[in-house]
Amino acid sequence: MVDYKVADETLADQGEEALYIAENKMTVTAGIIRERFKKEKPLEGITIAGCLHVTKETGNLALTLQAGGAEVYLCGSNPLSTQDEVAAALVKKDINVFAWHGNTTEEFYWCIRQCLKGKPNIMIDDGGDMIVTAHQEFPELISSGKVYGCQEETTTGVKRFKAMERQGKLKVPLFPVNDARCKNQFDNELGTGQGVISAIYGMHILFAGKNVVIAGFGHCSSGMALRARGLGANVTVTEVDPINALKARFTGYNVKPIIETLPEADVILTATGCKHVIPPDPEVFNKLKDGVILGNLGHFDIEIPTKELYEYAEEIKPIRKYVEELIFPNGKKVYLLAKGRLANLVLAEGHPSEVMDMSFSLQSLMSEWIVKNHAAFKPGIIDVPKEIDDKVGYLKLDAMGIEIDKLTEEQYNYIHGFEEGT
Ligand code: RBV
Repeated sequence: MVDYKVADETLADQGEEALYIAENKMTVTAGIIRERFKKEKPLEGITIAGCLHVTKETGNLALTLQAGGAEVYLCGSNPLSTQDEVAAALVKKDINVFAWHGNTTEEFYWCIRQCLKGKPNIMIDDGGDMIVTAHQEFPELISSGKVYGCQEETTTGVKRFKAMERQGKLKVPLFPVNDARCKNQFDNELGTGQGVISAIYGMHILFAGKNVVIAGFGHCSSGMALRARGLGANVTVTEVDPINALKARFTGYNVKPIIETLPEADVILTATGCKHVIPPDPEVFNKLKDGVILGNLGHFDIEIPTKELYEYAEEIKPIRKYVEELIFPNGKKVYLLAKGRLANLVLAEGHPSEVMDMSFSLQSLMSEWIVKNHAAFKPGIIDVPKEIDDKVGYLKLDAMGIEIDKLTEEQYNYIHGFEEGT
């Protein structure tokens, strides 16, 4: 029997519509792979727990895993990203969902624990909270050998697991799905890149002619810089990595330390994976331009020093859904999007279905691959096999009706040989 806690079950019909919209755009995850999974049932008898943004796209991933025979548990990976209507629709389809929009930190972890009580063979995390909680609070699950393998969806989670591995604390085989080419070159660049629109959506501003600061120039932020420039903004990039900084400069952006950008910036958007991108210091806050919009598109809400900004502000006025006006002691006004949480998921609906299709095809095929091959795994980080990454690439091309060339035998030998030179 399905086990769940969601906000409002009467929203199920609305959720059904949302799932249908995404299904039509997720031609590989919800089309090709789901059809095959229905016939072959590669996940029969397997329990999978996902800690992911509960969106119409994630809903379709859950349904594909279920079509493959898995018992699926789902909880949110961010307190403000759950789409309550989708959660309600999934419950009707026998997915065990523990998620509602606006849950407290305590409730957030309660939801994770409910999923872990399902004793998953596979955990699919987004940000690391589920797998870290499993290590801390469910040691018997980790040591039981019941966990065949884990998958991590996002850069921040991979960073956490690399640290766990370095400290000898990672006790499960962990596949950094984020690092597969079919994930980070599309979902991160295009999805987060297009997420700059959430900043526009928040305040309905014109980007053309604005000074927009993009913090970071990794996969996500470089996409954001490109989209902001495309809309006519004067883009400045801030970085701590010399190579990324050079890339930004040679792509034609201004590159400066964040402090120097503050007096002129009309919009500051972060996606660095780091904390305190704007230093949490009142003297720094006073340098911000009056009316600046601050938005974060990185996984956690500490890139913009949200807590310190709230403490410093004399007044905090919610001016529309998930936009707050912070009035400083010097009278300056700052507009904070989404309480410093992923603005693209809180103000908008997250990454479009077309790109999530590739990420979630990888998650689906990796679940199948883990079930088939788990006996050979050892705890630690294991790269997603290139064959799975390529498979998703070919399936997506196929679904889009695009053909590409194949290497001839001669070309194959040339590429893999050294003899032929000048
Ligand atoms: N993300 N999911 C969605 N529509 O379900 N949108 C974004 C969605 C994921 C994305 O893969 C990214 O790595 C992660 O959210 C950041 O938490």
